[in-house]
Amino acid sequence: MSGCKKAANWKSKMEITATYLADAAKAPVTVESCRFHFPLLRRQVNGKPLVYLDNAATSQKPQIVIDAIMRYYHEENSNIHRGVHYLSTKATEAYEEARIKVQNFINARSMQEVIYVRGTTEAINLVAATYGRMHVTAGDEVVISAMEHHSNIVPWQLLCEEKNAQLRVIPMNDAGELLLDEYERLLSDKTKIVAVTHISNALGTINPVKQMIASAHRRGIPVLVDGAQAVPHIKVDMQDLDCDFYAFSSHKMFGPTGVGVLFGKRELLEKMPPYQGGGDMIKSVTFEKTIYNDLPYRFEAGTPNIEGGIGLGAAIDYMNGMDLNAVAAYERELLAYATVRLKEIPGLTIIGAAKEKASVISFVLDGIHPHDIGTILDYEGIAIRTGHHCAQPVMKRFGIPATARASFAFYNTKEEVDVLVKGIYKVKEVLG
Ligand code: C6P
Repeated sequence: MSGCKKAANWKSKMEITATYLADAAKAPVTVESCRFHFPLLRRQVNGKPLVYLDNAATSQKPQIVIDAIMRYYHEENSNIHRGVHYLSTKATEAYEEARIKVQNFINARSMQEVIYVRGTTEAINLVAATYGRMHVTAGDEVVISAMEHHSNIVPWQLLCEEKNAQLRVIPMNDAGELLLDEYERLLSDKTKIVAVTHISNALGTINPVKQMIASAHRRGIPVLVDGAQAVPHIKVDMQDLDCDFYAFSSHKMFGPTGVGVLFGKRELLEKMPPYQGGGDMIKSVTFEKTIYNDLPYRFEAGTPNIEGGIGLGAAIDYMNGMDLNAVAAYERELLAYATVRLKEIPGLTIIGAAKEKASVISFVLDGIHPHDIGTILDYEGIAIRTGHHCAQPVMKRFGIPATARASFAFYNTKEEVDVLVKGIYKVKEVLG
């Protein structure tokens, strides 16, 4: 009985999706209408309405994404690129259609440049282990920045250790902005690749990556951009940026976890050795020799995260239903409002004051550990992240062990900022 009830419930959710698509086609999207599409935002936590401000860690998922995954398992589940039977063909079509959606969304030249991976972390490891191993030798240098996530530090460190190469770091100022003159000075004949984040997860800084890519290219140096925090907030265009590699995760852009994308320029990918060996990445195998598959499958060994790819496609459909410039403008407004309100709180210091900033606010409170801030806010139903945010060098640069971080998406509201502010006063009252 309960199974039947669930199926009926699912059908009604499918109807919600259809309504969403119809609405999206004709009506301007408002914050309220967006919130309606995210079922989890309607729940309570600790007896209070949830205020979800941990979007930089992972975003919530709209019903259209949940439905796409459920539909796949209800109607199409099968392995892809392998079977000639109906289900396999359907699943393959859905997975490959999603790849085309990604290609169009990021304006890549071809679908061969869109490689499915587990997420940003795997994308960067793939490039370090293939392009990096091929091009970096003893005495060479890899340039990264002082505000990188560990995912864009450790793979390059591993490579430099293996090759006896040097990791060079672009410094930043007290506002959390990269020192571009220093960057220019770091680039040399020894530099074999630059790897830099588009938006810092710990500070919110939006880096001028287009300009940085052009500088590197003037010296013939390729650039990898970590786009994990950028894709959910700003329109990214591979041809306009002219980056060589771009990495991002589906789960931060309203899609499912366990899937992400490595964009790579075709001419570079074609010359790179495979990352992993196994099924699907080959054309033919004998004990003497393996002929590798064409792009992008050459880098996609084994059965992939099929429902993840399909769910990512649905997330892109959702984002395509919005005006991304309007979303970015709304998030800027939310950031400005939250910054003013938080600065009014005595003893609160915001870490990261770049002129170009995404909707991420890291802060510390005098005499109160960030973990305690997070715990007390949780009692109030407010979800933020506390800790080093997998960016320990950023914490070291600012001389702090950790921060509390509120990160906003387009479905957050000024009223939620007010609840956060009230919550922080409560923290001060209890622990101050
Ligand atoms: N940052 C955060 O709370 P994965 O885990 O592979 O999806 O993404 C890694 C990653 C890489 N680069 C940046 C800039 C990131 O922000 C992240 C993930 C999350 O800030 C989890 S640590």
